[in-house]
Formats: sequence, structure tokens, C-alpha cells
Amino acid sequence: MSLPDTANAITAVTSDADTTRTAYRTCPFCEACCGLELKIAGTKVISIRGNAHDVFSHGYICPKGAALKDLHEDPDRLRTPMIKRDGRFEAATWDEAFAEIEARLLPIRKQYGNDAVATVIGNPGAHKSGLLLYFAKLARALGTRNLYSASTLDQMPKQLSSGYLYGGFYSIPVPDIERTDLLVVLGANPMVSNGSLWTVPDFRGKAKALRARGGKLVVIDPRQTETAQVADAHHFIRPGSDVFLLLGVTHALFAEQRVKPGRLQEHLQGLQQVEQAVTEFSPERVAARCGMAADTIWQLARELSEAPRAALYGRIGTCTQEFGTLASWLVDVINILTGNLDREGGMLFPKAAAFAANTFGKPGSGRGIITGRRKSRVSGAPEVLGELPMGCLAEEIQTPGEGKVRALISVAGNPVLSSPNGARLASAFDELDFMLSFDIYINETTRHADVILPGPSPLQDVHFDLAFQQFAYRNFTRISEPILPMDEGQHNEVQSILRLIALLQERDLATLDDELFADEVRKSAGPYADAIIAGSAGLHGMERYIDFGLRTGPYGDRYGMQADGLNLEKVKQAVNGIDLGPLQPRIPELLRTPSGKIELAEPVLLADLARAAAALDQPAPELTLIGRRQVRSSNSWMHNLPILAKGPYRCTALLHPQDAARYGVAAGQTVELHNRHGSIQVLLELDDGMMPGVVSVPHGWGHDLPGSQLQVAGERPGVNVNVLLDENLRDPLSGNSVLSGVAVEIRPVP
Ligand SMILES: Nc1nc2c(c(=O)[nH]1)N[C@H]1C(S)=C(S)[C@@H](COP(=O)(O)OP(=O)(O)OC[C@H]3O[C@@H](n4cnc5c(=O)[nH]c(N)nc54)[C@H](O)[C@@H]3O)O[C@H]1N2
Ligand SMILES: Nc1nc2c(c(=O)[nH]1)N[C@H]1C(S)=C(S)[C@@H](COP(=O)(O)OP(=O)(O)OC[C@H]3O[C@@H](n4cnc5c(=O)[nH]c(N)nc54)[C@H](O)[C@@H]3O)O[C@H]1N2
Ligand code: SF4
Ligand SMILES: [Mo]
Repeated sequence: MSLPDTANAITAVTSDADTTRTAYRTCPFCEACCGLELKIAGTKVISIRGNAHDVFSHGYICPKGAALKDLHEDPDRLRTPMIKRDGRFEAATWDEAFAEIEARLLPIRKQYGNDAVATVIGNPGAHKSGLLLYFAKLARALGTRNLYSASTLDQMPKQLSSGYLYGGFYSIPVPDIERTDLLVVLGANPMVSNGSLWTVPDFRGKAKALRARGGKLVVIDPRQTETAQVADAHHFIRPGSDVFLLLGVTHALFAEQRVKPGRLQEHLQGLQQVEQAVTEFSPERVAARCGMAADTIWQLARELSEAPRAALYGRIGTCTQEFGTLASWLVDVINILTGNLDREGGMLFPKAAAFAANTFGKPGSGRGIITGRRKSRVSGAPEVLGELPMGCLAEEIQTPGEGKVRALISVAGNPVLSSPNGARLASAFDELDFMLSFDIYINETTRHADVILPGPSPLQDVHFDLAFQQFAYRNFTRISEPILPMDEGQHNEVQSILRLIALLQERDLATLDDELFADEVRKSAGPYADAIIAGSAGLHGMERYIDFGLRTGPYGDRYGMQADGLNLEKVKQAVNGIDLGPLQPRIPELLRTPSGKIELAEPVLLADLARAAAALDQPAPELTLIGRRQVRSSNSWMHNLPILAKGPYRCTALLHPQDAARYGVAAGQTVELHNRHGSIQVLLELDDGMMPGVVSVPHGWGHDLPGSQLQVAGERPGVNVNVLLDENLRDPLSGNSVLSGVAVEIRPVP
């Protein structure tokens, strides 16, 4: 990380200082949800900085936050719908775009059925509340089984393991960083990512405060990351072996009688089965596979059990691997066994103000989760959370037969760069009869579309963090109102989705939103539904749902029954956000398992341990590939913003000098990384912070594909590392792709 945190606030001079106004909004670029303060003159953004008075982020901003200005002004950002005619995109009116959709998409559904239309939604979907909420309605209207998303390139293993343990896919605990004594970070780099499944702005400041009060930060990662550099200790781990490390730690806890779940003891089920399941995985047995000393594993177990309060946090490095669900499960098991789950200073469950999935339903027990209600047509991969694995999408398009995918709706996603084997996806997209993209760029994915419907700039849209308030280090809420007016004739994504639903279901667009809202309220609010619908009069679109979510949420005004509770108006007034206090213990209230207990020993997980045991003695590849997130990127899509694109070339491979000598490659050279899936040529940098035997290349690059219209990104395109990944390699339980730890070979390019 090269820049100090606030150095990037843009400051420009305005001749019209008198007309400058101040506006506030949440940064939409990562999970940290920083509160920003913008100076606006007319319709021009003058400056963006962290809002020092924000109750949640306290003025923090990273370089991406300031880039909102560049996004808003980016000439490549689409302002009107695009229709492809004779292979070229032409600007079109909204009416023309919808006429094209009607003429081309509807007949496909009619002839081949609902499943012939697939959808895929990407990461920015979670950062635009209108997209996230209304996409769910679109998916329902389509009635297709072919739903795909970036979740199976990301966090599905954690959602699944949480589902098994606590009965809810969104019941995910986060570190109580402000009160813990020991934070162990496994397969995450929050100094760069700013946290994930953990909304934690200014990780750097919080880590510093932790250490200043005598706490300890430990990082376990195949690279000495930016987070490792601010930690007390860093241990290398061989990519893909977290499950074995965690089994070793669990074994050690039982072996040394360190299992002390404390208050949770009475809420646990399956402790003995876990003990039995880990007997064969002693630290000595797993150490070589992990590339760690057995002593380090014993020591880690001791530290976690002896620290007054400790938090073991695992993230994407632990998910994007063959045993992702097992690893995600064991992280929680260890927190539970050491008495650190659901206690102050340990791992706690947030309680969000609205849309808090972990508050829905009757407290204390429930139906638990169900997966595999259907299987993918070609590979038979089970559905999880209503979705099929991203890795299956290409084959569903390319395999003939009943149920073949013939049309695709992509929403804020760039799977050609973000998914394994994007080249296959690209050729699959070419085989589609019709593709519609909701996106703001013509990029590596949307160049395949027949119609593109752009949304407005985030500054022109209302936003509320449906997803990330549910993973916050402290309970808080905040809404972002539009700061700038919409361009003339522009539609926001809610309007576009509603219009598409109206087309699909032959419904009246004028009343559709009201009807959808009423349906939703009737489903969830039973006898209060009519009063709520009446109480929502005058509101529409996202604001109506946000008001409903807030008022019926855990801090809500319950439509007047709780006078001091929250509603839309109150949250709007609080431009600095509303602090809802530190996280609190929530078990047993949080549980939704059939037993009303934490179900530690789900049979599916125990059975999967046999697969892990069989893999334990597999020989290690000589060289494995890992990724690397970078402060000035967000997956594939921020490389077109000048303020972020400048600076040193970033799409490089990092390798330990010892390995470089071994393979006869040198710093500054272009090397070839290859395996049986593909090959890339990439500039090499040497880094003695790399684990020997591991090479790191960032993802999301490769902006040199024909047909994209990304002027700035195209100047330094980088290479797409995902050509080295196998779309068929997945964690079979969650369907999550394996993105890390695959074998590669390296050689100099002559
Ligand atoms: N090798 C490797 N691959 C990875 C990962 C890894 O660690 N290693 N990480 C994976 C992870 S965690 C994720 S989440 C995925 C991300 O995968 P994707 O979500 O597919 O990738 P993004 O680059 O985030 O795609 C963003 C898309 O959204 C569009 N967009 C941006 N803002 C808006 C908007 O306001 N409205 C609309 N409609 N569109 C918008 C952009 O133009 C772009 O097309 O990548 C995965 N791929
Ligand atoms: N600046 C920036 N911020 C981002 C993003 C971005 O692209 N850029 N992307 C956003 C998204 S979509 C997500 S999901 C989050 C992800 O947030 P994080 O999970 O914090 O993501 P990474 O920085 O990729 O950290 C993963 C770490 O795992 C390590 N690792 C790789 N393989 C293994 C393994 O097998 N075991 C272990 N223990 N470690 C391993 C990597 O070296 C890396 O340090 O970040 C979000 N924030
Ligand atoms: S840390 Fe994330 S939310 Fe905060 S300014 Fe940076 S990109 Fe935006
Ligand atoms: Mo992600």
C-alpha cells in the first residue's frame, strides 16, 4: 500500500466558491462502507474526503473512495442504453432498448421455457441497493433455475457453514476488534481489502489500537501481506491447506483439554463427534501438508485458548479452495471450542437496522437450511442458496439438450475476467441467442451483449447497505441520498428492472412496484400488512423498502408503536450515520437450527472430512498460484479510472528470490506461467515476503480483448490470471470455485 490514507482526497479549485455545497454518502466501492463528505458546485464534484464526523468510519477513506469523481466523469461510462447492430454498439433510447428485449428475449422464453434464460450477478450488485433488492424480484419473475453469481467465486463456503452451524446463511460472526486481545487473520488481507464479510473501515487504525492496548495480531498467509507487515507474527501456510491447519488446531485443543466453550456449552450439539472426527489430524500429521512446523500449530491452539479474548477470522483465502466449506466451518468450531464465539472481544453476530436476515423468523430455533433442492443439468452440482456454481455456467450454455441456456442476463458482473476459464465463458456467450447486460461499461463481458442498460452514477442514486450493515464491526445505519440529479432521460436500475419484469409478466408498469411491495409486506407482516402499506403512502422504489425495513427492524419505530425507533426520515436526517452500539452476544436468540442448538457436527461436513483425509498425503506441487488484491483495484472494474490507474504497473507476478534462482528467471523479466489449462505472460517481481513455492498474480486484469471500450484500462491491460484456473475445480459442498493454490509452472520467455 503506497499512499497514506487521506492523501488522495481530491481538491480542486472552484471559481464559484459561493455555490459550493456539502453532501454526504457511503462509498460504494468496498465492504468498508466509509462515510464520505463531498463538496459539490452545481453538478460538479469538487472534492471528496472521508467524513470526519461519521459515527462509523470517522473520516477514513482509501484511494478508491476519491475515485467516485472519476467514475462519475468517466467518458466511457454508459449514459444511454446500447444496442448491438451488425456487431457494433449503437446508442439507443430506452424505448428502443426495451423493444429489442421484447422482440428477442421473450420468444426464447416462450419457446424453450424459463430455464433457457440464465442470470448472473456480480459484486457491485451488493453495493447498489436498488440492484440487489430488485434483482431478487427479477430472478423470481424469470422463474429460472439458472441463477449464478460471484458468491460462488467468493463467500459461499462461509454462508454454507454458517447455515449448518446456526441455521441461517447470513448468520456470520465478525471479530470484535475493538475489544479483543488476540486477532488471528487467516487468508485475508484487510489492510488492502478493507475487510470482507466484515465491514471494518480503517483496519490499519484498529489494528494499531489493538496492539497499543497490548493485544496481538497474528497473520497466517502464503505471502507476507500488508496485514502481516503490521502484525506481531506472521506464519506461512501452503495454499489450500487451511483445512489441515484448522483440524490440527482443533485436535490440539482436545488433546490438551483446552476445550472450554463456556456459556455456549449448553447451546452446543455434536461436540463429541467433532472430537472423534479430529483424532487422526494431529499437528504432527498435518504439519508438512501445511508447510508449517507442528510446534507452530500447537502454539496457535494454546494462544487461542489462553488469550483472555480471541478472534480467529478467516476470509477469501479460506473459501476459494477445494475444502472451503470445511475450512470455514472449522474457523467457527475453533472460536466456539475456545469460548470466543458470541462473547465480547471474540466473534460476535451483528444486528443490522434493516434487512437483517439473522433477525428474521422466530428466535431460538427454526428450519435450518436446505441445499440441493435441484441440481445443475450438466454436472449435477447442487443448488446452494438458490444458486448454481459460476463454474457451471459455460457448460450450461454449451451443452445441447433440453434445458440448455440460450439467453443470459448479466447484472454488474464481469465473469469473463473474474471467473475461472473466462475464455470458455466468452465463447459460450457468443453462442447465446440473446444477452442483456445491466452494466455501466462495454467491457470484456458486456461486449458480448445484444443490449446494455446502464444505471446512473452512484452519486445520482439512493443507496442503503442492505448487505454490509449485516457484517459491521459495530452496529450502525446510514442512508445515501442522491447528490446529483439524474441525467435527462436516464433510468435508474430499479426502473429498468421493473420495466423488464412488466414485460416478462405482462403486467402494468404503472402499478407494478406498488403490487410487488404489497405482496412482500403481506408475506412478512401478516395482520399488520394493511397498516404498513397505508403507512408507506407517498414512498416508492427503494426508499419504501428501506423505510419498511427500518421500521420493522430490530431498532424500528414499528410504525409508531416505538416512538423513539428508527424510520427512513430519521436515518436521512443523520448524515453522519447512526451508531447502534457495540455488538452484543446473541446466542441462543440468533439460532434457527431445528435443534435450537449450534449444530457442530453436521453429517455432510463430517462426511467431507474423508475427502480431506484422502488428500492429506497428496504430494505438493512444486509451485502453486495465489492471487493478490491491490488497493487501487476492485476486482476487474476500476482500472478505467485515471486516478487509480496511474502509478507503477501492478499486474505482476511475485516470486521468492530462491525460486527465481531455481527456475532461472529474474526480476523485471517477462515470464510464462502455465499449466494444462492455459498460459500467461507476466512481468516478474521478486519478493522475499513470498512463501517459497508460491507465486502471486492479481486477478481482474486482461483488458486487451477486442470490442471493449475502456480507454484508460486498455492502455495498461495486464493479463487475466484466471486462464490458469479450471472451471470444473470446485468445493463440492458449496460449489465455490477453487481460485487459489493451483499448480503452475514457470519459465522465462525468451
Ligand atoms: N483469481 C481470482 N479470481 C477472482 C477472485 C480472486 O480472489 N482471485 N475473487 C473473486 C471475487 S471475491 C469476486 S466478488 C469476483 C468479482 O467478480 P465480478 O463481480 O464478475 O467482477 P467485478 O470486476 O466486480 O465486475 C463488476 C462489473 O460491474 C459493473 N458495474 C460497476 N458498477 C456498476 C453499477 O453501478 N451498475 C451496474 N449495472 N454495473 C456496474 C462493472 O462495469 C463490471 O462489469 O471475482 C472473483 N474472481
Ligand atoms: N482494494 C481492493 N479491495 C477489495 C477488493 C479488491 O479487488 N481490491 N475486492 C473485494 C472483494 S470482492 C472481496 S471478496 C474482498 C476479499 O477480502 P480478503 O479476503 O481480505 O481478500 P484478499 O486481499 O484477497 O486476501 C486473501 C488472502 O489470502 C491469501 N491466500 C491465498 N490462498 C490462501 C490459502 O490457501 N490459505 C490462506 N490462509 N491464505 C491464502 C492471499 O495471499 C491473501 O493475502 O475484498 C474486497 N475488497
Ligand atoms: S475503504 Fe472501501 S469504502 Fe472506504 S473509501 Fe476505500 S473503497 Fe471506499
Ligand atoms: Mo468478492
